[in-house]
Amino acid sequence: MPTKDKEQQYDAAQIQVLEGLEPVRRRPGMYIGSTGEKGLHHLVYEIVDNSIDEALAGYCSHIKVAINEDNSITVEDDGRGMPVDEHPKLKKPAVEVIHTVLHAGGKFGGGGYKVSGGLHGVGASVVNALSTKMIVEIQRNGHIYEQEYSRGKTQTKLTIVGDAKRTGSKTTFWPDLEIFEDTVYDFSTLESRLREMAFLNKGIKISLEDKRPGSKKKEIFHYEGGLKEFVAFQNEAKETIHPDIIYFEARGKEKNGSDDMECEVAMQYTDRYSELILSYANNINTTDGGYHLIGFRSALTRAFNDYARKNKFIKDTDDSLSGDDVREGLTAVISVKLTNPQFEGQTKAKLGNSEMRGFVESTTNEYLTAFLQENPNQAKMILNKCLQASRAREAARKARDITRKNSLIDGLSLPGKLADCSEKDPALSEIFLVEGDSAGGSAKQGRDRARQAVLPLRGKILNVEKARLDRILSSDEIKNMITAFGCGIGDEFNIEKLRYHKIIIMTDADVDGAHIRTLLLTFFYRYMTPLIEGGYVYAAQPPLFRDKKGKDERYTYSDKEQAKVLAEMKETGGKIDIQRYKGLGEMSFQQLWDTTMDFKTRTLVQITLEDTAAADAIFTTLMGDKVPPRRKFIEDNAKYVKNLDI
Ligand code: 28G
Repeated sequence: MPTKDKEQQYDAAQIQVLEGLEPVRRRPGMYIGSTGEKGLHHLVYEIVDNSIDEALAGYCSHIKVAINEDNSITVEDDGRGMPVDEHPKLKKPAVEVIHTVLHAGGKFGGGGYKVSGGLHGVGASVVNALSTKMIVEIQRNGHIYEQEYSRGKTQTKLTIVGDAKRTGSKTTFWPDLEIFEDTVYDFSTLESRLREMAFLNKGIKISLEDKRPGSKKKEIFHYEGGLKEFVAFQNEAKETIHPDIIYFEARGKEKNGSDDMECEVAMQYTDRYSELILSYANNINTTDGGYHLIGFRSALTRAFNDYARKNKFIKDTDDSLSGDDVREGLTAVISVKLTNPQFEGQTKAKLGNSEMRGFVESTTNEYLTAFLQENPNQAKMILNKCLQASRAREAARKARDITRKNSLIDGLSLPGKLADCSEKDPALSEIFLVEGDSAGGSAKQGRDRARQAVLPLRGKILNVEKARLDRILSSDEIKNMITAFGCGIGDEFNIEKLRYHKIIIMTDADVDGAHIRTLLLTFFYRYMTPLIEGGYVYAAQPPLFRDKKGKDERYTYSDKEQAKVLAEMKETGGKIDIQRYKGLGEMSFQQLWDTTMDFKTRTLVQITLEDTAAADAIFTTLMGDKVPPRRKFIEDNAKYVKNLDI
């Protein structure tokens, strides 16, 4: 962790010189992940991270981010201002080195600090390399300094342009259209990351302003309660089962005595059946977990079991509560900070520092035990929920055993309603989940029997957000899907057994259809997560209209497209026959094939969900009980909903 005395150790010589910025322009993906929307927004996080570091060092309290009228970005902080002293070897101001040399900043040279950090942590020079223009303004030593760069190269000398009354840094950059597919920023994408940053770094005020005409708005994120407020935010649309958010933080030293570590945890139980545990290391969302999460989970199981036995919630002869039992309905955020984080795995989203396990485990165990002792009423509320979960799990195990036995008796028997395909290679096979028996019938007739299977679903499927596994397993529609897919459910889910690499949801283009699609996605997300993560789930796009004029017959898939086609057809005169499809059932099998199922002409929307916190919010709010948050959510998050195609 940064300490103020480290500041003295810093001088320009500490900045290590590695290489120029050509490699960044040649292979941008290596540095920012992608050149799509994600990479574009990543540029902002890289710059903001530098301000956050300055704040964590104790010198900055307010960070301002603005999307300017022309989609350029300005980030400003009230820190010490980037150093302007001359680099002894390069004979250039430190700020220039920071912006024109890759890996500058002392990150790899030792001695310097880097606590915050984007996924790739390569900073301002990478942003410069990928921008047509970048202007840096520093207030320091009573002066205002300014320097301009372009595509990684220096454009102007560092110049004093005025007097300064305060200190701080300000950067404006224009992302390069030669590099990025698109350079239009999305307010809500920046909003959720910056809000998350404010939760993770309590006390820092982060503002976000959209200055573009037509979309002017401003948000301020400032949370003195840190993770406690993060958990309250996540639970806003849920019923909680005890009043207080359990919260603690601790510092520790590693074995070598020099490196500090920090751990901050907040948690609260809800009446839900799913768990939401978000883990972070140095502000990076460790979606694949790691040692901090392992430590937290073991402490949770141990502390609850110890308390439950001591206070006779479970008898000496009873089984202990399982990890799943003590996590059911739990919303928790765990954030650790350490000097040398090791990020492992393919996506670098797993914390590999094993010393974090014991540290988080003992901290959690200590504080949780104390909380339970001091709050017997809340302890009772939570333990009752865990015990219910345990009993339900036992019932689910029995239900699953029966399903398993049945399938053993009639040898992997597929559901009677499924019209399977003849292809055996999952990579070449797909399954259509079709709303209603009549559309199911057309789909069965119209399909390519070799590669397309059809499973009709009757009416609304169960809302899994409001049911436990034992009840879910008793639903016929769900049982049919489980057997058809072939890969089990929940903990036992095995993606390698998946029988179709495309699972295509085909529902009517109306409100009911959208609802059924949401119910299916909720089920997949909660119980077959790898299906969504692996991008195996798609939504079919049935047409909304058919326009016919003589031999000219066209299908349209949106109101906008419909207007366009109609305008075109009207130009040449004559009678146009317009048919509006209210449901799949109104189409003949031939039409269904032509418009929605034919490999050559159809469009499929792939369902992807990258952000666990956002996804949880989507399903909680859309499928939960509270109406006002649902309405507000849909208003606020029109974009996520659009992406999800709910
Ligand atoms: C406006 C855009 C984003 C920043 C600072 C302040 C210092 C600094 C930044 O030093 C070198 C290398 C590692 C510590 C440090 C100022 C010490 C004394 C700074 C920013 C030194 C860079 N005086 N503020 N960099 N590090 N804000 N905002 O980038 O060891 S970057």
